[in-house]
Amino acid sequence: MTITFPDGFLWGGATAANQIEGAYNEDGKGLSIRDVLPHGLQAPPTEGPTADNLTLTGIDHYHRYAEDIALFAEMGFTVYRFSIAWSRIFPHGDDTEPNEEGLAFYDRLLDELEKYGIEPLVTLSHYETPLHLARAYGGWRNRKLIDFFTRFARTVMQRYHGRIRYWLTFNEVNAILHNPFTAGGIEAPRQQLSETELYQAVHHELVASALATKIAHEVDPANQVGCMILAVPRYGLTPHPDDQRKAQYEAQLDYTFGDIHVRGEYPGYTQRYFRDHGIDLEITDADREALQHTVDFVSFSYYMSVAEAADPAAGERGGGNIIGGVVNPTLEASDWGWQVDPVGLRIILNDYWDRWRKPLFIVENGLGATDELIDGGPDGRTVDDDYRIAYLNDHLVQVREAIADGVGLLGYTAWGPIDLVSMSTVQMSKRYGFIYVDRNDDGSGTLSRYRKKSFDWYRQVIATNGGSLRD
Ligand code: BGP
Repeated sequence: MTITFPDGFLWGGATAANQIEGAYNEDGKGLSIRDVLPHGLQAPPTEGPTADNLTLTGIDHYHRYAEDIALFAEMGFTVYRFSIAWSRIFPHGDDTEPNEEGLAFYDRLLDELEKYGIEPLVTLSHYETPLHLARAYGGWRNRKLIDFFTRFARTVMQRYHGRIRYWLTFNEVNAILHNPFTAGGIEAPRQQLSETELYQAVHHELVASALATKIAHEVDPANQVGCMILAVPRYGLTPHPDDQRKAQYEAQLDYTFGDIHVRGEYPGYTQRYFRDHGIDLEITDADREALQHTVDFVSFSYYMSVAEAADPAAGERGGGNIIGGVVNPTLEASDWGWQVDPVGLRIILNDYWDRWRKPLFIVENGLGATDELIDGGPDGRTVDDDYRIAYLNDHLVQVREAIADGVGLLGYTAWGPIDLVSMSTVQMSKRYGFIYVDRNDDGSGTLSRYRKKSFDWYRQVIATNGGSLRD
């Protein structure tokens, strides 16, 4: 018997408010950390918003959401992952009352999703901490952010009660170890932070995540809450046990996050890491109690894998999705240097499933590539993105194999179903979409939408529940 995608498998796409909405200061929205990062991870934040920051306009989804969701519906989406911009609801983050206009926007967006029967999957914090919390409080280093975040979580969970069932707390929660400003609102270079400061911020996020999970279950027992992990399989560069152990050691730095979200306590290897590095955290009894509120499912992003070597001089270090590593000589890389590894997705799925025995959800996967707009297609202009189709096909074949291996998987949301502003480089030219958006890196363009070749390809994958995938 051939095992394939289960009935009811959720198919769709994923975005983040700061990468698509634009309207950065409309209807009472406050600034978020992304509004002062015109060059992404490459350069330090600016004082205030600058005209060269593509994030400020995004792809104008704030005004075009109905058109965009209609296109998602045409592809057959049954789920859509988006984030609620925290600074739209609480402009400064520490406000006591929410901004009604911000709440109303997501009501309108949910109306559109309901029209097409698309299940919302909502990220509460997707690299868009209110700027005021970063600048006046020091970001997640400050314990007060737990209260501000849980107020935000409770507000939106109550407001959208019965309309949103699937919630994610922090996007790529482990990324704070690598990029403290983007992931933790901590405006200091990683090298200037002590390990204790960094892990105290991690701890605050973990407690906040657990409390948001508790609130979600109190507001509606039908709510399902997931953590969200940046998944990067790590291979030893050679079969030498020291390289294998180095790969395991690096992997454990990330496993910590899933282990705490699923098991409700710090694992032994993390406690040892704290001892070895002189890390002394403030962890209260109330914190330990809070961590007991564990997640219902585990979600993750997957783009690439890396290799690790015990000898720091071995191999060349490569770039990647926040987490870098040693270049794996057996793999090819994307134009942005991310090593493409479909089998790594099967490995991660099996690994996470065996480790946590919680339903999994792939909430990001895709290829950032340069596209060329040509004549043709249903809209007069299109992109022949066979490279994107190949990338997604090969990854989904491995997902199917993992399901046959027995992995419990709820769904798959491709990253950036519509071209959006890239997170790491703040470019439009790094495109992920099934839908092309006419906007260039210099900000020019009409913002018109065009279906790419992959649009129809993904529509067929969904319509056949994966049956049209090619081995
Ligand atoms: C993930 C982020 C996303 C997204 C993606 C692709 O780490 O969660 O926000 O942007 O990476 O990265 P980029 O946009 O830099 O290509």
